[in-house]
Amino acid sequence: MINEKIQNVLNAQINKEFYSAYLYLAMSAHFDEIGLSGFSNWTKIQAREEVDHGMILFDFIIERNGKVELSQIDVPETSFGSPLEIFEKIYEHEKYVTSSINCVASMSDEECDLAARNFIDWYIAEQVEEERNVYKIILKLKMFGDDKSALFHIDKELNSREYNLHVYK
Ligand code: OFO
Repeated sequence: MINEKIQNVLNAQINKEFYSAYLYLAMSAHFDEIGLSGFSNWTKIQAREEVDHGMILFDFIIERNGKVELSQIDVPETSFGSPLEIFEKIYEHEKYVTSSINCVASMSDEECDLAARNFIDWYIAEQVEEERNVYKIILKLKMFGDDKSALFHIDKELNSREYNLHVYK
């Protein structure tokens, strides 16, 4: 069984994960519109991973005999700046998600819900990886982003990202 406090914070996290998927999809559409299909691919795959993150939370609440409560997903922005500005925005967004996940972890500790605490470790590790991946792209864009042929190569590299179903391990 799951207590109401933990249930509420996990339901709120589902909403944040689905909002993240919306935000990445909006970015993907934008990149496609401006002809950066590799950037579009990368953000679209990220959106699919965010849906997986939401679904893992969804399944966990049910597994704990809790109640899934879905709430309205905010509309993401639709006008964007340069690829570097977009990736800086992504980095800020992921740092916000990390702090939200950390709050779930500390609340699980406070409530002595060790199952939730153990579960959320997967997200903590995932956030380290996500922040690192985004940061590496920012570094490349800062170094080469003004050069059109370098941007072309970064786009090509991001086009090679493949989707792998994210499952809780
Ligand atoms: Fe981008 O992160 Fe989900 O959790």
